[in-house]
Amino acid sequence: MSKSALVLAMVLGVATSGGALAQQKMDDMKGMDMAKKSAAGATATHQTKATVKKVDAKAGNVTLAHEPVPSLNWPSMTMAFKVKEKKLMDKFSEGKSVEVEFVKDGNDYVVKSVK
Ligand SMILES: [Cu+2]
Repeated sequence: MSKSALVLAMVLGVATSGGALAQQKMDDMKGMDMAKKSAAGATATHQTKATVKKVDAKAGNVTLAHEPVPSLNWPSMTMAFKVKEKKLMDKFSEGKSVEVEFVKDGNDYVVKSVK
């Protein structure tokens, strides 16, 4: 083997093993993403106190000015929640103070109980 061929072989060897290492790292990261996704997919119930700002029974949602929600890292804010059950919807009226339990469902936050 000539000297230049040897050098070429070494360079190729380094490039190949480096590539394999990078691929291994990518696979590890994919694995972490999957684990994160399934943990977030678990249905957790969140609670907060809120003042009812708006009730839209037809659209099936209510706008609430809610207090901070530590389990979601939320500050206090005013936002819409979905209400799927009519008997829950009937418990909301504008200006009323409520305590709600809700879950994340896709991009929606769905009220599960009202006190
Ligand atoms: Cu909010």
